[in-house]
Amino acid sequence: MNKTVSIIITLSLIVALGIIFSGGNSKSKDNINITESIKDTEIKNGVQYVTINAKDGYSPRVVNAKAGIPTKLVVKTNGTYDCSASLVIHSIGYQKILPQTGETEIDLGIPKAGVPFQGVCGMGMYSFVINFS
Ligand SMILES: [Cu+2]
Repeated sequence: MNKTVSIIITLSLIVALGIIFSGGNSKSKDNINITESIKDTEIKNGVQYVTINAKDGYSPRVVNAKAGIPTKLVVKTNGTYDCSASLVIHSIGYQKILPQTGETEIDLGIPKAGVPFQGVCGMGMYSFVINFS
């Protein structure tokens, strides 16, 4: 009987340790972000779409896109209650409070090579940049 109890305790300790280690593994999360950043631009019917997620900051923070084609920025919010929902793009005079959840399309025109677009939150603490080449 005592043996069974100690086996159960040992097993539950192993499970608990496993949960702690897998929960604290932030490195794999970074890897996922890198993979996603490859798909941040998409060309559909001659229009380039650049997607940025806004929640507790912007992700990805740097996007490399093609210059010389009509481009739209799609900003996705998903339960965004922080100030990254308050988006400012100075170079095109854009300033808007995004919906807490949704997709906002912003026309960037036809970007020129070497002229990046920078977006910042209303307080200037979060930012992202789209490079065109
Ligand atoms: Cu902010």
